[in-house]
Amino acid sequence: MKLYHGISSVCSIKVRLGLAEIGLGYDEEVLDLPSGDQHDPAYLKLNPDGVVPTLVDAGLVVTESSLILEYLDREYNDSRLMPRGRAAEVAARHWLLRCLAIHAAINTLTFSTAGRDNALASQTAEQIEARLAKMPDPWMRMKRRDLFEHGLESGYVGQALMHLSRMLGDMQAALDRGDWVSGPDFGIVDIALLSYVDRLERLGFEGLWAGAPRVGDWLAAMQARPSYAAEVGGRIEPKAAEGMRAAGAAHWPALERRWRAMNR
Ligand SMILES: N[C@@H](CCC(=O)N[C@@H](CS)C(=O)NCC(=O)O)C(=O)O
Repeated sequence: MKLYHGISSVCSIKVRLGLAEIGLGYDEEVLDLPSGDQHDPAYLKLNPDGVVPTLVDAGLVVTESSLILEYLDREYNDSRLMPRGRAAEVAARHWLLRCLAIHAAINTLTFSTAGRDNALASQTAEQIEARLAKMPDPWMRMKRRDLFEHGLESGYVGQALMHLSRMLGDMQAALDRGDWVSGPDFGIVDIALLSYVDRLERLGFEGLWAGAPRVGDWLAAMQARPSYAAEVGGRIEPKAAEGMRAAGAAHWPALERRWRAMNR
């Protein structure tokens, strides 16, 4: 099987982590997202939204990171990552569906802070516009333009914080009941959520879970797993990681003010 992915893309990390947890080897094609590899016409034939990841397995093209995780677990792992029991399975699938909104929130916080700073520092307004024009999805294009124009003042940021507040609260509640968000056993929901929470930490936004301490414990447990070292820590260049943290952390005071106002 072949995975088309980006090294530090949260959706790609989610799938790489799943592959490592199941113990599956894979061929890869690494796309450089800031350079726009995802808009290459050949890639758009596989993934018309121009996003990563895409898995091609014996001729079958699978997109959407949560769907890819479920596919891998079902096809190659006897669904061992899916919690057992009617209620637990419904809850797990609900988390997988929520990942669409959670990813949108993470994308908002990334591109209203570090991603925006990076684009404004390295590209002219014309270059930024030319890249935006290549985004196939008009909604994603409109949102990205708004984030670049308004940064943390964008209306999308309020929506993102609302989703993250609910996510962190629900994670804390699940972790109060057991060691993993998936339930008593490690599972697909833990894999699905790791990259999003990890990205917030990589941006220096760990203050977001100051009121949900079980989330911090869970993140540390996830980061201690060999899959994390193999597919996340060991693959992201330390210089890129430092750059993201410094760029994000500079926005934390402003973000924290909005967060506190919302959670008062
Ligand atoms: N819901 C999709 C989201 C895919 C997505 O937006 N991926 C991002 C990276 S995490 C991407 O490829 N962005 C490209 C771009 O912004 O141009 C999934 O979970 O697979």
